Amino acid sequence: MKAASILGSVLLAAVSVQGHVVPQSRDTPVEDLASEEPSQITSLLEEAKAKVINQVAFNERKMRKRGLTPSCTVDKLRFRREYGSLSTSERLAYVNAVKCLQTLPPLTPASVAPGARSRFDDFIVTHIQQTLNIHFSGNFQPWHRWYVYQYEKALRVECGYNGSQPYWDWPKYSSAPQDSPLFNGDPYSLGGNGEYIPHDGPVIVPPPGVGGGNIQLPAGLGGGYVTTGPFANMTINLGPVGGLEGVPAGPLGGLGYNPRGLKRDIGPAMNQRYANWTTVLTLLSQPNIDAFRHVSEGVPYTPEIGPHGGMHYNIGGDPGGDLFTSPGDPAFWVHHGQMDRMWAVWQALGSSFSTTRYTDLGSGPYAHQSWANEPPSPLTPLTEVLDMGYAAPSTTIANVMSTTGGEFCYFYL
Ligand SMILES: *[C@@H]1O[C@H](CO)[C@@H](O)[C@H](O)[C@H]1NC(C)=O
Ligand SMILES: *[C@@H]1O[C@H](CO)[C@@H](O)[C@H](O)[C@H]1NC(C)=O
Ligand SMILES: *[C@@H]1O[C@H](CO)[C@@H](O)[C@H](O)[C@H]1NC(C)=O
Ligand SMILES: [Cu+2]
Repeated sequence: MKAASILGSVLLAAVSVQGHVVPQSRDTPVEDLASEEPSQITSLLEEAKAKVINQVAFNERKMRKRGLTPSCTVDKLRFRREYGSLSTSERLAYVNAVKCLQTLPPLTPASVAPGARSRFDDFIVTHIQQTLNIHFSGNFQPWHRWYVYQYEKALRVECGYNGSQPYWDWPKYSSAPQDSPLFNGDPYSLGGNGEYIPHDGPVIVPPPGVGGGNIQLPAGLGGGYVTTGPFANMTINLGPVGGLEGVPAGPLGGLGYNPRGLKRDIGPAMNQRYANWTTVLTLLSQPNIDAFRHVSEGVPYTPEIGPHGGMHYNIGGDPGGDLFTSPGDPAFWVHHGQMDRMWAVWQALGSSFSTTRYTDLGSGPYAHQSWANEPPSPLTPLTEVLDMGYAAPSTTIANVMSTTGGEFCYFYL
């Protein structure tokens, strides 16, 4: 892997010495494990951003002509940024806001979830309760978009955070995610990796009632408790629910009180295999939402688990390795920030004047109301309600299809 990146820089150097800059076509393979973003991806991101800004400006002019005031304008547009591109004081402000959310009292009644001890926990409860309806179903992307937005809003409104929700640009640190600004354990990180404990990688066990066999994944470089950085010794109150070997389930289906330390298992193996530059380029090049989701979420209960599952298991540990309780690791929110970024960029890359990518929820196996359409269920309509439980207000899918429509006015740098 090291040899490959050295070869990459040698080739780049040769090109610049000769002074010929050859525009790369989308067919040129990208180097999966480079830390630099390949130029094909940079161009797609620039194209998407330009289109979004144009669209917002166009709508603004149109509405003003009719005497209306647009809720999203180019001036108001906020840009979510990559975690490592934030200044250390910006990272610290984000970390402190998350810690603040972990000290505010929960809105979830103890009769619903006695394990919920903070506003941060409110978000975990609603995810645990709905896990089997909000993954591999038509509302997966809209639900998680609204969810991350409401979390960002809670940080801003309830905890005085004035920045945007940052994201984890998966491939950027794939050769050593444990040393990245996100997980290096310094005061500005989201806490370090778990302590190294020799272990096998996790085995994914399908939830009861869902078919398929067990899947052995590669191990990370942690496995034990997080002991460095801002979330060292952080206490997890809820879960785990299930789906991981060797982690006993918590009481009351994960909603009971089950205090224990945060564990992680971050490492390059999962990151390189499931979320490299080729993965991102492939994802952004998909022609329709069914194909996009197939790349993003993979095929349930096969080793092709896609970058969504791949990076969840790259966080791994407890609660990161438990699909239900995974939002209990602060790293969940930067991973899902990137998930939303991929969707938003892909949406913007659709052909001009076409609204398909902002309205079509697909018709494939993941477009239904049940998990991968098992048992068979109707297609998810745009009118479906996105329920946030006690964490935040609910809305409908139609309201969240564009990051510059409805209550939203954000995009990604
Ligand atoms: C936002 O937060 C940062 C970091 O804490 C601070 O430096 C800055 O002054 C704040 N800006 C506003 C407008 O409050
Ligand atoms: C974490 O807990 C251990 C054991 O109780 C303690 O020795 C250590 O100082 C704690 N670390 C932090 C950063 O609080
Ligand atoms: C990059 O990711 C793709 C899946 O998106 C995978 O097939 C490929 O093997 C990965 N590359 C490396 C070097 O692991
Ligand atoms: Cu989820």
